[in-house]
Amino acid sequence: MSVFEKSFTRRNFLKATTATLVVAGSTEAFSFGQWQKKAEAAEVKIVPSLCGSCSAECGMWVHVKNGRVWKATGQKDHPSSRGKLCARGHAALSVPYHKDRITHPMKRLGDNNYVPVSWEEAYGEISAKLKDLLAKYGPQPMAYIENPRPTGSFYGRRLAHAIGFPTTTTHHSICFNSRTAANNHVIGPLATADVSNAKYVLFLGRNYAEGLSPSNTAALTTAYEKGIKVVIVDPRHNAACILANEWVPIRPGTDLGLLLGIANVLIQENLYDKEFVEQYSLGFDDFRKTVKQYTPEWAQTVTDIPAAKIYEIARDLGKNRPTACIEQGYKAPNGANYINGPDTFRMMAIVNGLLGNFGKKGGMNWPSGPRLGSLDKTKHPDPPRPKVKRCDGAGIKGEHPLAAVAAGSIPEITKRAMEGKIKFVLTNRINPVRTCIDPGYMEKAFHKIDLHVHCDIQWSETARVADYVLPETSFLEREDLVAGLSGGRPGVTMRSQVIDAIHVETKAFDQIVPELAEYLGLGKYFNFTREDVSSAMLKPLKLTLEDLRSKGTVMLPAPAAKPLAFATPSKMFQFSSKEYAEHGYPAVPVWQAPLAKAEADSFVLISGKQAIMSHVFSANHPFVLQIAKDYNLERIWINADRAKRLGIKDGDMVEVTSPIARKKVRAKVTERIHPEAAWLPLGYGAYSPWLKTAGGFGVSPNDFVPFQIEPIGGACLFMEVTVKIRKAGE
Ligand SMILES: Nc1nc2c(c(=O)[nH]1)N[C@H]1C(S)=C(S)[C@@H](COP(=O)(O)OP(=O)(O)OC[C@H]3O[C@@H](n4cnc5c(=O)[nH]c(N)nc54)[C@H](O)[C@@H]3O)O[C@H]1N2
Ligand SMILES: Nc1nc2c(c(=O)[nH]1)N[C@H]1C(S)=C(S)[C@@H](COP(=O)(O)OP(=O)(O)OC[C@H]3O[C@@H](n4cnc5c(=O)[nH]c(N)nc54)[C@H](O)[C@@H]3O)O[C@H]1N2
Ligand code: SF4
Ligand SMILES: [Mo]
Repeated sequence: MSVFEKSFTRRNFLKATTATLVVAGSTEAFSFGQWQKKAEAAEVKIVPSLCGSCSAECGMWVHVKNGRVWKATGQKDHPSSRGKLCARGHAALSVPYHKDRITHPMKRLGDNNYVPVSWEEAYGEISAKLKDLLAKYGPQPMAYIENPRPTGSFYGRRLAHAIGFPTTTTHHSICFNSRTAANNHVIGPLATADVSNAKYVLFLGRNYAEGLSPSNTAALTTAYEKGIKVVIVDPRHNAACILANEWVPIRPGTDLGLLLGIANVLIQENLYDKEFVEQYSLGFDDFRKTVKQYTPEWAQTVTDIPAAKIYEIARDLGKNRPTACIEQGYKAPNGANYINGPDTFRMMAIVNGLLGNFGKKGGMNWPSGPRLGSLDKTKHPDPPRPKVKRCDGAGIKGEHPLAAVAAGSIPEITKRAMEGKIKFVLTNRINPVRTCIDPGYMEKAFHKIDLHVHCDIQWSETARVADYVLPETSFLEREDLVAGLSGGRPGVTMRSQVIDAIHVETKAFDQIVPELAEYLGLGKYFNFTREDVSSAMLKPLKLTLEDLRSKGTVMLPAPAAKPLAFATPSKMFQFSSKEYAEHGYPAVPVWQAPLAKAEADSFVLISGKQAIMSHVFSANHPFVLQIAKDYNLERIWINADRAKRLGIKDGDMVEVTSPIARKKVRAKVTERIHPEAAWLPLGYGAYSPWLKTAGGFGVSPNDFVPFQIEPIGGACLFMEVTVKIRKAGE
């Protein structure tokens, strides 16, 4: 038994004994029936909060009875929930009470061996080590890595700058970084598809029924009910296909070919918006010349989609413009999956441009956010802007010059850690060891960081490799900073504290950071409270913190329509990019094949979301995990014909082998997947020994993918791997 387990067993025992004594010592003795009646009749307190299970952060009303979270309902005004919560949101209500919570600051002694320490010890030791590292190496080789939420980003980035390093990164680099790197050079900030007002929508690797928020699913349902034509291109018949007119299977990683073929038809057949091209764009002639070679007949050879279908899609888009659009999605196939992700996205934006749908109802629109205030800088000066270079190469010439600087690159930090070049990392609310590719590589690299501090609520795989683990209060046990809401209408919302902290030694991040800063001699940058920041944010909106504490979400009037403008380097819509050319990439998008190619005996391994799981976080939540177990949701999808040839039947245990792993999992044999692809859900395969609920169920796609980085966006290449599958021996 490790020191960790010993100390915990003893603590839990003490806690349990105290609780028993309190009940036994109560003067109020009554029967079970009376107790039940009293419990049922207890007053219900309803508190506005935000779901903590995924980045949609839906507004929820949490019902508290007898001091315990009882249930939750979706806030109607909040644009992500629109009155509903998904299964993951309901399941996350068990988080505060979960037995796998981290309850004390922990210090690593060795593999799977941690001891609880006091906050003073943790702060004292972390700050002493950090000061040593700063004296030896300066602040350059240091990074803050987060799954960004308002409080974490505000306090984490401020701490980074106060220490003196600029590298703050987010999970966007393992989500949609390649898309951003492309976007900035075609249209500027991301625009979103107005699905429920279009006449024709093409979904490319986007799944509103599983990679979901309630509002996305509602938009697709509305489109379905209104008879809007929705075509879904995906190697897999994903769950959203039941709300679509058509599923078009595609060979993994080849959407770029499809888009080049579509653009070819739109231009050859004069179906594009000439006025838009003339008035708003540059580089069209170069693009037109380049795209001439990419006929639908050519595209068929790379995508495995019949040329006739490509003509049909292009003509349908052209005929319905500008109320036709491509819903581009997050990552598959353009964000962080395939080597050609950036140009796949440039082409999605370009086809939308050819349709002239930017700024139009039923087309692509930019969300508008609220104008929030900030702290008075004369009283609360910002830390100076760090002067050293970033340590992940984002935005740096010769490294990843076009990568989105705000998101940075977690894979690049990992690679440099492997080379012994990263000295300090603070990870918060993110589990890159499990959610990035090649966990063996990730672990080894993270162990090479001289000081790795991790903040979490449960024993994730990343917590398990950190030198110090700092336990946060869960989302229902704390108030967070005001959050701005962007969309058709701007708004503001806030997570209020619903219940008292269950574990007295846990602290909110906005308490942890200022306390650590004090030990580092940087307390002057945190001479305010969280309430001060929230109030300052709300001031221009003439709202108070109390308003938001009672209402949860406040929506603001839609801003007046603005003239169409593109925030690109040239301020024009860019068919061609000077910046791409300057850094050695093709100025206009050209075909680039994916790295992974299925052969007669192999499959490209693709992956994605399931409706009841948030990444790898919710697999540890008992209600949804039980559903996954009951319905065997951990299975690997294999095409029926290929399975037959391999002698694999539905439900068989199969062995999946990639260049880095060999693992067993059950097979789902189905017509619903392209023969060259195999699909695994992200979510299972937890292997931290202290994620006791999720542990031992399923495998993760990331176990099979060797560590590789997409050069333009600095993203992981999640789907550039082939695997062999055979029936497992008994
Ligand atoms: N239930 C649930 N919802 C979530 C999340 C979650 O974890 N769980 N996470 C949230 C987050 S962070 C995100 S980014 C979104 C993601 O939302 P989505 O991007 O919609 O979801 P994914 O499942 O990652 O990918 C969508 C589809 O891409 C397909 N795909 C794979 N390769 C290709 C390809 O080469 N071409 C095409 N056309 N398709 C391909 C996959 O089969 C999959 O069905 O979901 C958000 N909502
Ligand atoms: N193969 C494959 N890999 C993928 C994907 C895929 O489709 N396929 N999807 C990718 C995508 S789109 C994304 S966005 C990333 C997501 O990658 P991550 O952001 O790493 O995923 P999560 O599971 O959301 O991790 C959240 C972490 O925060 C912790 N946490 C939860 N609540 C709190 C809290 O209140 N405070 C603190 N401090 N910690 C908390 C959880 O315990 C968990 O460790 O994964 C990517 N990885
Ligand atoms: S989509 Fe579901 S998990 Fe995500 S915030 Fe909303 S309710 Fe929570
Ligand atoms: Mo994501």
